[in-house]
Amino acid sequence: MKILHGKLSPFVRKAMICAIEKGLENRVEIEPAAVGQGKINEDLLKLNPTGKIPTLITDDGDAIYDSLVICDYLDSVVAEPRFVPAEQRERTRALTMNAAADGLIVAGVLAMLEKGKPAERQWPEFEAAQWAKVEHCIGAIDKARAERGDKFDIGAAAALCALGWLDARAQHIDWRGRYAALATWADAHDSRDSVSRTRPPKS
Ligand SMILES: N[C@@H](CCC(=O)N[C@@H](CS)C(=O)NCC(=O)O)C(=O)O
Repeated sequence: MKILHGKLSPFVRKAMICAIEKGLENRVEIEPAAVGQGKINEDLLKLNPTGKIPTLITDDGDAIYDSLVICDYLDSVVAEPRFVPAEQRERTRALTMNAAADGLIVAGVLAMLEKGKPAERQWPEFEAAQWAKVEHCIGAIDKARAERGDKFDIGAAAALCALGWLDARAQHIDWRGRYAALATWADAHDSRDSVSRTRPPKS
């Protein structure tokens, strides 16, 4: 298998945490792929119409995309430990936590892009609405963390990737100051092999 990769991408990080947790890391070749807002990567677009990473090329040559789909696929390559829970109730909870984490990143990226525009083109209400979503997603992640305890699966991994993204890219949010139990939870996972080895480089 081969993964189209970027060291700064929290979605790639989630897929790599899954590969490491499942002992599949050595079977996944890493191929850096150039992506960025306003850039077109024609080679990537031929494999993934969304032009995003992570994209996984399976040993059969199929291209699969979206970090959730990749994690689900890796669960089919090696059954245990399951990363996307099989039991319906836990599965729904884990996937909802994953959705809140992914939603946090999407809203945060939109807010940062808006903020980065020249002043005359900025739409302050749009930016504020995105930060409001970020706030609600942090709250939802904290609630899921409290309800789900120590389970480590796609929900927890996605949450750690999203919070790591905030730490790296949006320090002004200061979620640690307002969600102490969530910060303790995140820090407790920091030394976990899959989490520490996928930490993004300081940019
Ligand atoms: N829903 C996708 C999101 C992936 C995504 O947004 N990746 C970003 C990098 S963090 C990307 O490739 N952006 C390039 C672009 O949008 O053109 C997933 O979970 O894999």
